[in-house]
Amino acid sequence: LHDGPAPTAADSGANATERFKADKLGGVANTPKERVDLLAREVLGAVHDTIRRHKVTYEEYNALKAWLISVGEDGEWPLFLDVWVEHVVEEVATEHREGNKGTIEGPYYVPGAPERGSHGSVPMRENEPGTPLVWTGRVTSTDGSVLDQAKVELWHADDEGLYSQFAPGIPEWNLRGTFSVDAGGEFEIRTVRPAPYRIPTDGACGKLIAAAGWHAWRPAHLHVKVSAPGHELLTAQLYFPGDEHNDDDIASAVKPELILDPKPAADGHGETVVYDFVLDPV
Ligand code: MBD
Ligand code: FE
Repeated sequence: LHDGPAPTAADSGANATERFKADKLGGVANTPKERVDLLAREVLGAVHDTIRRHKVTYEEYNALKAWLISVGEDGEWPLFLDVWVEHVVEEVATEHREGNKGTIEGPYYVPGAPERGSHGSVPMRENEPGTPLVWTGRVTSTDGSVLDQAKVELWHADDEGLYSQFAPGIPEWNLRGTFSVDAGGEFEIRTVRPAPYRIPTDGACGKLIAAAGWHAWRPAHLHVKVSAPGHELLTAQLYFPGDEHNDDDIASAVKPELILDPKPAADGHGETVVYDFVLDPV
């Protein structure tokens, strides 16, 4: 399917950087001086401690400087931060919740995906590769009431682990859709199973991974944002049982509550899965 240009870290990074600027910067208020002072001093102090404890050399310091410069040049700050930092921000932000577990958003969400009703297919190519997946579910509040105004936004990689709008040659909204729910709070979404995602090896994040001897994989996952009036927005990812990286996701974003239990479809074609959401009132 991809006979156009090969995906590169720099293209994907530039797209993720533009996406971040367009969607998130408007909502960033000035952080109070006391808070900046506290946090910046503490982070820098941790860096200083590491340098002293391990007697970091000028060679290592300059290697770090060169690497940090390349993170920006490759547009990989969104990728770096979402892979190695966001999971703790998410943990702190959602620890009060009684409803569904969430996890990190990652760098590849795009708002405004095509609306597909409560029972429909995500936009996909003719002969989209991958195992067909029919996912049914229901959205309720923590008190058990049905949330019939809920929306489920779904986005995920294709069968080659590539995301539309971040890798070249894929239709704009491929495998990205916005679903509503019916009067019973229920939805049915048709898509295909995504492939595991590998961090680009040709950019700064890939160089860190190689230099440290880590692996570059995230397990296969479906991204969702589930919203309803008067409720906290749930950002989550759903995983597949048996994926070899469920236990060592490079982005540390897997939680046991987020692993699906798909079954072979009754018609012998693909899989079906049931997964419901419970949202916390604001
Ligand atoms: C992804 O697809 C992703 O979900 C995260 C969190 C980081 C990098 C790529
Ligand atoms: Fe992802």
